[in-house]
Amino acid sequence: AQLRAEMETALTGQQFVVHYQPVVDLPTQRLTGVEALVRWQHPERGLLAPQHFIDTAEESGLIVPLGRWVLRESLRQLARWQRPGFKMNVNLSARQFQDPALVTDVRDTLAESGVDPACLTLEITESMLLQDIDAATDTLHALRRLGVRLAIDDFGTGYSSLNYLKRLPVDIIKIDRAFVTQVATDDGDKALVDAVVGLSQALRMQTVAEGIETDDQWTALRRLGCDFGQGFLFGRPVDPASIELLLDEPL
Ligand code: G
Ligand code: G
Ligand code: MN
Ligand code: NA
Repeated sequence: AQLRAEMETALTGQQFVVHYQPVVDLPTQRLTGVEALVRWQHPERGLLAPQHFIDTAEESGLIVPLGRWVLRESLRQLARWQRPGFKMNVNLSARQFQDPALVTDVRDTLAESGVDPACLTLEITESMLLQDIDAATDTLHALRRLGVRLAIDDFGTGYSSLNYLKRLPVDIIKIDRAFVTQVATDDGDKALVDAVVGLSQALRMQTVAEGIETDDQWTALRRLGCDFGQGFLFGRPVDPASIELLLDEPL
C-alpha cells in the first residue's frame, strides 16, 4: 500500500523516466529501433528497474496511467528521432491490454505525436492472450487497424499453442532470452530457435532474438535466420541522450 501511494506521487511528480534499448538488424548490427523500458527515479532509492514496481503497478491498476505515460513519452522521443524505418517498441501490460480505452488512447497518442503509426510496435505477452482469446484477438485487430505493428514478447515461455498463433494478427515474435543463452552450445535450444524462425517465416512474421550477450550467440542466431536482435552485446537500456549518439545522422 505504501509503495502504491509512493508511485502515485511519483507519477504526478514526474519521477518516472524511460530508457531505451537498441534493436539491431541481426546480420549487420545496424540500429533499427529501440525498446522503451520504464524506470523509476526514486528520490531515496535511486534508479529502480521495473521488477521493483511493475507488479505493484499492475495489481493496483496504476499501470494503466503509467503505461499511458510511457507511450506518450516514447512517442514524443520517436518524433524527435524519426528517420526512415526507425522503430519504437513499447510494452503493454495485461491491465492495459484489457482497458477498454486502450485503442482510443493509442490512436490519440499517435495523432498527438505526429509519428507514422507503422513505426510503433506494441509488445504483448502470450499470457495476456490466454484468458479470453476472442476478446484479445479483437483488440489486436483494432490496434492493427490503427496501423501499428504487434509483437509477442518473451515467446516460448508461455503456453501459446501453434494453432492459435496462426490466427493471431501479429507481425513479430520476440524469442525469449531463455532460448538464446545456450543457442550456440545446446542442440535442443538451437533446434527450438530454428523451429520458431521457420514457423515465423511460414506465417510471414519477423523474429527478434532477445538477450544476446556474446558473439557466439550472435553468429548462431544469424545462421538460424533470425531477423533482429536485442541484448547487451549490442547495447543496454540507456537514457535518450545515449541513444542519440548512436543515430546514423545525429540530431
Ligand atoms: O530492463 P528491464 O529490467 O527494464 O525490464 C524488466 C521487465 O519490465 C521486462 O519484462 C519489461 O517487459 C517490463 N517493462 C519495462 N518497461 C515496461 C513498461 O513500460 N510497461 C510494461 N507493462 N512493462 C514494462
Ligand atoms: O521482458 P522484456 O523483453 O520486455 O524486458 C527486457 C528485459 O531484459 C529488461 O530487463 C532488460 O534490461 C533485459 N535485458 C535486455 N538485454 C539483456 C541481455 O542481453 N542480457 C540480460 N541478462 N538481460 C537483458
Ligand atoms: Mn519487451
Ligand atoms: Na522479453
